[in-house]
Amino acid sequence: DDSDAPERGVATKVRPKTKKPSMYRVLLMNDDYTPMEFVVSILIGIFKKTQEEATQVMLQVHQSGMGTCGVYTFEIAETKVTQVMDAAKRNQHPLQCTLEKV
Ligand code: NFA
Repeated sequence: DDSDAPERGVATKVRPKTKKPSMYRVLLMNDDYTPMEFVVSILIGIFKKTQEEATQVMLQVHQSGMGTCGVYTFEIAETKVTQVMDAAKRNQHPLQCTLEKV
């Protein structure tokens, strides 16, 4: 049969119409009560930082008032914010975490 014959007269050109996803910064806010070790544990457990990176970010937040935990697509950023807020609430710490479009 001709099932593997080349098709004729139906030439099409596909233009890859893709968009890069918007990126979102996840921010951690300083407060006077959340223990430094808790913040470091959050940065290691949720944001996959090393002990050294986590300590640097925590100190940046502590000294300047806020700091970036990472930049992610919306769904991932939102999930991480929820995970931080849940962990803070469970442990009765006032730690705040938000997201902003880059
Ligand atoms: N400022 C907090 C303290 O001195 C530590 C902290 C760092 C809290 C980063 C929140 C974010 N215990």
